[in-house]
Amino acid sequence: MKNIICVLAITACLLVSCNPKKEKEAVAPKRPNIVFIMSDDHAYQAISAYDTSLIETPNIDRIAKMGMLFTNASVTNSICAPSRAVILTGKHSHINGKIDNHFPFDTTNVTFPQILKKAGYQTAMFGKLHFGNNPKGFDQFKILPGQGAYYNPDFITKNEGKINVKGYVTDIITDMTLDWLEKERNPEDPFLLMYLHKAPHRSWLMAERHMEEFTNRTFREPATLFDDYATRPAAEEAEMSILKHLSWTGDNKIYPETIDAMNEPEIGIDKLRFEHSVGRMDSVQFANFKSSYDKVNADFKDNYPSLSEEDKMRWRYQRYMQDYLGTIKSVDENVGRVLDYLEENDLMENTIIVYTSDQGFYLGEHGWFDKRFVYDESFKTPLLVAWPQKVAPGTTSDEMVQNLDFAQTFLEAAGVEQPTDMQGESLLPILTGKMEDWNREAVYYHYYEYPAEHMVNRHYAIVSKEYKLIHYYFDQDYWELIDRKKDPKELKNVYDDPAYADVREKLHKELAAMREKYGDNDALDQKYINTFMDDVEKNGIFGVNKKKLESIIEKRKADKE
Ligand code: SGN
Ligand code: CA
Repeated sequence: MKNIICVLAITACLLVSCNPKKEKEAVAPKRPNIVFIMSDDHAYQAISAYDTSLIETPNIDRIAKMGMLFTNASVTNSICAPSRAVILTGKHSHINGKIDNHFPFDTTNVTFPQILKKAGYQTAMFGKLHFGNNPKGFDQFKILPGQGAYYNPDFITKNEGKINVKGYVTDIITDMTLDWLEKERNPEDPFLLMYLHKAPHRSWLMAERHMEEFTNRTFREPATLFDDYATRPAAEEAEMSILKHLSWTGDNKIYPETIDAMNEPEIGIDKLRFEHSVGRMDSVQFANFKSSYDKVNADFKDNYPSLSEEDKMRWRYQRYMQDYLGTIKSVDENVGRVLDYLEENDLMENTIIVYTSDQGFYLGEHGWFDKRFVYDESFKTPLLVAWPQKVAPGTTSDEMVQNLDFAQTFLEAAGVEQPTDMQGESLLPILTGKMEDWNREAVYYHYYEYPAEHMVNRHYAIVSKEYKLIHYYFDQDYWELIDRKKDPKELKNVYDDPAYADVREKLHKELAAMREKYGDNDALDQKYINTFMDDVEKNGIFGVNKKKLESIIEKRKADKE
């Protein structure tokens, strides 16, 4: 009897009081890890959990199967560095100051990783940041300088300075991520891991192993490939047409010597673009590239010049899709590697896994590539969130959530207080099915970078599930109203249609209230125009039609006088 009591006592002691770690867990549940996966320019049309018509992404889809797929997630400003600044600060661009890709991020902003680190999280970032400076609040980082390169990329690292790594960027960023998880992470504490791909950003250079498959594929065309932009003058002015604005060498991978040999004055050679991307390959990589792209070049030389205008557009669309989607194939494979690691190491259950993009992208809709507009394909962004312990598997939400909401979501999940000046909302009520705590009817959007590459006018908008009311204010000045239910392809501006007079009035009021709520206004818009234009007038700007720029500068001068 004595012996039995003794054994029981020892067992109880082992189970509870003699195991301080267990005791701690019994008191406070373990804080979740956060794996934030973001790619650059990944359109939701190119994720099979959303749309199976272009590509299969079985690994990214695993996140939706384990958790929640958001069908109405959007960004507040559809461009790279500003989106990242919104994500990190939980504040709109006009408040955090990173309104465009032009000026560096103001590092006096407080970011959620800094707060999590203070609260005891381990923090690491690998891949693309694009801030013009290094991230604060990270125990470890290895980031690409600026846009970074697809082949044999350089990295800026926290501990080793600048390094060069041989290989393909998507594989390398994943290797670094897995290395950190395996060798640097302290398994006792929760972690925040930001795993940020460069792909599928322009100029869409895929891994060698996918070139043969993707250069032989043909993809479906979008319904609006031949949009005429009637009723939308800002869309008409934009320079992001697949037919007119892609680069032959950099984007379409036509060799400078192919173009030389053709002697077609309309087909320009841009040797620098070719050198900057393909030119970084070593001889083996280049031989592999050529073995797939020689046939593309032969087809171009033999057939392209005699095609009709429409078929030229079609040809370039196929070329664009082959390369763009090819880069996504390796993103998907590599996301699979990270998910496998989490599974194999018992890290899945209490880890919040997010897959998103810094914004959406046009895959031929409106005849475009690139982003920037508040029209759906670039305003919306993919968002898949898994957290097996809390989020029911295979669920979908059509709530209007934004990249503005991530910071507060993560802070709440970590049990850390949310700074009162953050402007988003935690998504936990949606993720955990407590919809009585969620109440948002519409979101605010504001894009700034103009005049700049692709020439998308500055605009702000209110977006509800039914409508978009958009104000283009520099240098064009007019309003657009889109009826999202009746016109989901967003081809018709009904702002002046008398049938919409009531809707228009209501939305104007709501937009004014929203600008007030978020602290945005005409004076701020003007301030941002002035800082930008003063700099452009002094230092010039890349990728802008000189004549157009001069006319904007002249007009601005005249307006001032
Ligand atoms: C580069 C691209 C543009 C792209 C911007 C911003 N041109 O300048 O097409 O819009 O980046 O992209 S390229 O010929 O240099 O590739 S962002 O995702 O970083 O905002
Ligand atoms: Ca981007």
